[in-house]
Amino acid sequence: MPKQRFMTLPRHILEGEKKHPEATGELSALLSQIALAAKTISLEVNKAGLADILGFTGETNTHGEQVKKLDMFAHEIMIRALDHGGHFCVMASEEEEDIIHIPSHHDIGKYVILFDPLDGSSNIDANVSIGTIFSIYKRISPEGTPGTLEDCLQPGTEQVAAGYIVYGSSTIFVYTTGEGVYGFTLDPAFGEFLLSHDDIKISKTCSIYSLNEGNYKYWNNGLKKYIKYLQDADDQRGKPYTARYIGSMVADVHRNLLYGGIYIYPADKRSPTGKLRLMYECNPMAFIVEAAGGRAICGHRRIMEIEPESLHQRVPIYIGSEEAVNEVEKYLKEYGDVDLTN
Ligand code: P6P
Repeated sequence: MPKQRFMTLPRHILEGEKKHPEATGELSALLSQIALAAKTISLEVNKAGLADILGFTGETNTHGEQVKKLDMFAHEIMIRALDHGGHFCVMASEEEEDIIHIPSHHDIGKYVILFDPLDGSSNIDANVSIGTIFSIYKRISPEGTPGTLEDCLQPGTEQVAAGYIVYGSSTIFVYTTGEGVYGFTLDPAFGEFLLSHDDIKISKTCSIYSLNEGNYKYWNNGLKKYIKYLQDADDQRGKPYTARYIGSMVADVHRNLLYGGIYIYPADKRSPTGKLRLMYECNPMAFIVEAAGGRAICGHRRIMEIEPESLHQRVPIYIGSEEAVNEVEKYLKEYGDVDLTN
């Protein structure tokens, strides 16, 4: 990896904002608050096996999924880190059915944040990489008033920033404000995120595909034919594609961002609208991958152009290297795709 200048995350964000005279520095401040939350979550994730925070809380979340203690810990850390800085007017989390209001004794800001506090948490006990995903908008309701559901339900094209933190062999904070994608690795020695991946660009072509092939029998014909093509592919690469699926979207998308690849969670007969959430998984990842030169579609439409209908709505997603997304889009159009109905 090329030697990077000693560039910390706060300094990088501030330098990015200097390019925009109208910037108030507020985006820098709120991204730094998210980084602080990420450091706290990283500490707990890295010792989860030691502390009694493994296993289930016995509760289930708004989607009927068993909640692991670390999910709730990450959810609470994100709220505590972000609800008092005066930057946000409203928040939304995968772990909370409704929007999360800013306590009345705190100032109300002009930004909106939606987040998945700990995606891939079913992997926690197996020490597999997991992650936090966030998406940031400007409010559309009147300044100074409590934020609304409408503030949260904006199309992904309106995002002003998005990012994820992947808790793996190291903790990496990746973000974009639409002008480039930047990765920072946490140096635990002194608790700073240092620039380690400057201006990430995803390869236009790739040899990696990521999806749960155990769902093969539920797939539509377009996807079945596409995956068969990848397995038979013997073109200039001289070999088929490689299958890599971690079962943790943040980890799979991060690897594909760096190595090239396509991540797929399709609509299928069992999940007619897919599994991944539009507002705090698909939209932020789409913003990041497109800013890195890739594509993100739901099958027949750009993910970020979908008009949201509800906070936790699911959409199919095909995201990654441009050539691979173009190819799967052709197969879905030609051979059928269950989500073409919507
Ligand atoms: P499956 C984790 O639960 C998640 O939301 C993504 O992070 C991951 O890619 C996917 O679901 C895994 O789902 O059905 O393949 O186990």
